[in-house]
Amino acid sequence: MKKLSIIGMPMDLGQMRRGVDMGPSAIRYAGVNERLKNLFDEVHDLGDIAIGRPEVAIDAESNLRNLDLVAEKSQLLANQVDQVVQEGAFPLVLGGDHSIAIGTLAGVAKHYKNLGVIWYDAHGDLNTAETSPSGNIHGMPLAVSLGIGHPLLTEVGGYNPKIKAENIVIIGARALDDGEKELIKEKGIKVYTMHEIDRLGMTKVMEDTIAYLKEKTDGVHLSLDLDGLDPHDAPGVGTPVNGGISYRESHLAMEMLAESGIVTSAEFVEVNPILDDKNRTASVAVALMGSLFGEKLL
Ligand code: B3U
Ligand code: MN
Ligand code: MN
Repeated sequence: MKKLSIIGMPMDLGQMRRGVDMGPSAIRYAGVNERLKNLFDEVHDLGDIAIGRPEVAIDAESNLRNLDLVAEKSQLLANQVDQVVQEGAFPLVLGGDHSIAIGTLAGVAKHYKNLGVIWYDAHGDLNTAETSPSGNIHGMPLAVSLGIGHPLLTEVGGYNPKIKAENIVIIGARALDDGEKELIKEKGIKVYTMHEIDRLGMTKVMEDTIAYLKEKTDGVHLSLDLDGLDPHDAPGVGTPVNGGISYRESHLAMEMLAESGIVTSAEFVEVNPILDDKNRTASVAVALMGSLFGEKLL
């Protein structure tokens, strides 16, 4: 029995641009439930995690924007995701900015010995308070999940670390900060930048990614930041970076993941309908979900 549980995480506290809290609504409006309902035996939309309208607060000591709030709300998401996995359903989380991955991974990773992670993103999200140019936590969740970062964040879920560096594949990177580049080298994290995608083609990138993760991991989480795509195809994101992955390459990547059967949880993040062009980015997210969950062209 194939079950999907959809969880909305309308949190915009990991960065400065308001509007990404409306991501889950925009993705639902773009028809996520209808699109996926025929691809599973059961689809349950569990609604949104309650975020409320908290006051923005910068932690004086660490300089991290909304540190306490992000930690607190991430724990709520972790609990919900944990429960979904326990029930044997596939958790699909709708963001929210990318800081939500702290909670998603905290809920998922405890169920696997070697959880793999595909980080589909223009950015590395490997900053710490020390290396971050912005103090924005959405630039940190992958580091946090490796156990690197403020203890309030790394301890979400009550265990740490969530994942191992050798089980990560970053795809689409083209805006890495210096500290992130150092961490990638130090930890030996596998990265396909836009250079490799152009040079090898998405087919080879995904074949290699799937083979690499299949060998090492017992489950794979897909964390898809819509800014991994080119801004022409996904304009409604807070930090667009030119020269990104195309709509077609992204569908191919999702179709190959569907064929491989390796993905066990997923999140789609950084959809900001305020910055979007007629909800196009949310629609792209939903279309990619269709491919990820096995929709066929013929
Ligand atoms: N690396 C920069 C910018 C950034 C990270 N993630 C997004 N933007 N979406 C930072 O602020 O850490
Ligand atoms: Mn990101
Ligand atoms: Mn990004």
